Amino acid sequence: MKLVALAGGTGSAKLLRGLKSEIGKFTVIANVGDNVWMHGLYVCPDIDIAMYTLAGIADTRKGWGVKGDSFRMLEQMALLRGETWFRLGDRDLAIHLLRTEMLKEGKTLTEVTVFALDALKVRQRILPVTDAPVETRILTKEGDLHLQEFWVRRRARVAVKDVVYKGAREAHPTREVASAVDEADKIVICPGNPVTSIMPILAVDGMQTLLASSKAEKIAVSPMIGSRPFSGPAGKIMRALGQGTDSVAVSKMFARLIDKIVIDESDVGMKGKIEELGVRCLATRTAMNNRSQERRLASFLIEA
Ligand code: FO1
Repeated sequence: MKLVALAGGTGSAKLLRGLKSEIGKFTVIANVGDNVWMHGLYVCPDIDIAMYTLAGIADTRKGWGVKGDSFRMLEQMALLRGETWFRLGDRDLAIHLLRTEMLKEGKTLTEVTVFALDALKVRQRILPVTDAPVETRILTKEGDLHLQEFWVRRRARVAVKDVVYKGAREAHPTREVASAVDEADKIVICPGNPVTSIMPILAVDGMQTLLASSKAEKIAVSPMIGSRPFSGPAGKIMRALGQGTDSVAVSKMFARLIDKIVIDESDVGMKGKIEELGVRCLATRTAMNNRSQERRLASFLIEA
């Protein structure tokens, strides 16, 4: 079975690790909206967390970076009174240096990612949804912030007015993304923050048309349990945008694009409302607190 997973963030990465155990090879289409320039380096958090996770070197406790990393560079940066709010680890730094150098030589983000996956012996493909710049911007009462400034620097403590995906309308999915979607038997929308991890993928011009014309079965996993996400600022942002914060709200966001949605078994009472949207609703345990739960959810999706 040719499986394609739309992914962004920590919840997605856990499911990718489950899928790796259950089917081995698959293709990840990664969010690029949270990519950020930091100290002159291009950092791609959602590509990197997927890559480190599949390479078995992710810091799963923090949910980003390389396990066992040190932060000596940052200590020195603090002495120099440079910016230290975005904590780049010493080992993690290598991919940002290499990526920036290769991009400056004229390589695309897709090519750089293929190169890094090969070096780290990752057998799954990770494709940035686009090679063009897309930035998730959070419009707040205190101005327009990059997602990382909002989430990491300001700790999501600023009132949200709106979210925009800057550059998405001018961007296009890469050729590799188009053929992966076209050839897929199953497309899984991973349990990432719907507004900051999944929508920036779907906002890229042409991406929704590609999905709609693919014959693959499309199935989403809701990241919500009750009216809260597993982690991250999804709830706060969705509330600010006037959306609900439960699996019904997530189903509404994706209804036009998916055949099925998997929700947590404790939310089985929402099934009726979700199926009224024309989406088949399956309930199972969606929390992934250990490897066996990751594998269980992955195998449920493969069978679903
Ligand atoms: N998240 C944090 O909460 N604090 C950090 O200092 C931080 C640094 C960081 C460095 C590299 C990287 O790839 C990710 C990093 N993240 C950090 C995670 C990131 O902010 C988000 O969780 C993702 O963008 C959401 O998918």
